[in-house]
Amino acid sequence: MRVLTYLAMALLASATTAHAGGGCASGYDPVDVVHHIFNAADQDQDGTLTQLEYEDAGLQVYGVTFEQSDLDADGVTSIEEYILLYEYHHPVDGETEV
Ligand SMILES: [Ca+2]
Ligand SMILES: [Ca+2]
Repeated sequence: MRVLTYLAMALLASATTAHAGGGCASGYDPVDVVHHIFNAADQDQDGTLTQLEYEDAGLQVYGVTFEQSDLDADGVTSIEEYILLYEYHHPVDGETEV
């Protein structure tokens, strides 16, 4: 849980600051951070998150339930779905939600 909390904070920080150009000048590539969070939650490392993995990792604390994250409703959340979700919730205009 601690690791995920740290990654979440890094993710939020990079979402507000590291959106200029390629993003390799400093800090994280936001998509890279999403990958880290996803992989940390993916207990069996099969590249998808089941509802159990999703909720066990506490990903719903970011305000998105497992059902919402499973965009094609096939019962698992893939990394592609999770990145899409991230981009949806972190638009490039830098608007910060509370
Ligand atoms: Ca898995
Ligand atoms: Ca899915």
